[in-house]
Amino acid sequence: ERVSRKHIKCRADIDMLTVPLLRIYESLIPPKEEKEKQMQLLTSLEKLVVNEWPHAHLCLFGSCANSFGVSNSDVDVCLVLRDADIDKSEILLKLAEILQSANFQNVQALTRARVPIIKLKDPVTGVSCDICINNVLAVVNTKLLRDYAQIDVRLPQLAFIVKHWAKSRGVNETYQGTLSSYAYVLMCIHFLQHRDPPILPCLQEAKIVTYQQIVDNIECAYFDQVEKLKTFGSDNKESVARLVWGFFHYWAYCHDYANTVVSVRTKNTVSKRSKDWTRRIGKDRHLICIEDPFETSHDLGRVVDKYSIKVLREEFERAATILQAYPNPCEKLFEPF
Ligand code: 3AT
Ligand code: MG
Repeated sequence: ERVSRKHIKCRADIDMLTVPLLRIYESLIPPKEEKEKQMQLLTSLEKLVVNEWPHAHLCLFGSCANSFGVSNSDVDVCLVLRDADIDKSEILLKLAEILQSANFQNVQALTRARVPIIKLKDPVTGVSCDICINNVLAVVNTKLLRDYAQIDVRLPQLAFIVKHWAKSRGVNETYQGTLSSYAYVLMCIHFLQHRDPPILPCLQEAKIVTYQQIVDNIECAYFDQVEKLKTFGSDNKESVARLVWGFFHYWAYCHDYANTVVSVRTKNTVSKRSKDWTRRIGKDRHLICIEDPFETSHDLGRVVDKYSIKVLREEFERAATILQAYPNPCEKLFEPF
């Protein structure tokens, strides 16, 4: 049945859905005051940190810095310490103590998590925040996403709509086996790189490298002068509505889950076999494969298990069907699960 739907044509009046979808996109964009509150929080955190560790600094990463942040998102902060062999738990516990004395609320040090963090809430701005240590790769992948977002506005439009859908439908919960926001944005970039004509280039395959850093022994290099690529996607005239439909249709009926890996790093199709992601290794089942652009041994789909893959695929099909067949699909598409 899945194969037979692969060649379904998009409804003739699809472009009519662009106006209501863009209205939703615009309603999700954070107001200017929110950025100001985030910077205010960052400044007060930085003062406390530098007081204790004079050579440290703080970086924003994640959706408050990658331009895929909707209104009221948590702020992700990375504490960068020069010293490479530090005990992260010890530092986090010390920092938690400092933050508590400075009257931050709900301060929690999660030292046993895969990425150890402190969670807190700022009583002054009301902003919630996660702080991690020396997660420089996340700072670099944040920049890559932000750079892609500058090239064609249809990327942030599509990604905001997909993230909003995923949150509404309960499929943006990595601890329940569904995908992270970061994974959804990579899926959107990959989808737009493969339109015909393409809407996005592949920045890591450009002939000229203008940004280069070695982080945790991984070479991160790509073309980051994206202001020169503003017209890259202009030969493609597809509307946002057509792309939203196409995205869900692709993940519902066209993606080859058994054999292929989504990789924004390269324009070529990457096979699961070439990465040895064809079978379960430990907890990693590789049922949907999304390669991290820099940490290429990392499959962002590894959280997905045999139950949640079914939930995900049914949700992709539901979204595709609603967009295809409903007279007013927008409300239904984002209906809470
Ligand atoms: P939200 O708006 O918070 O949902 P986000 O982009 O901030 O979206 P997360 O809070 O899940 O997403 O993650 C924060 C950042 O951490 C995003 C990305 O730079 C990095 N990150 C998240 N998951 C991974 C991962 N599995 N591998 C590498 N980097 C990751
Ligand atoms: Mg976040």
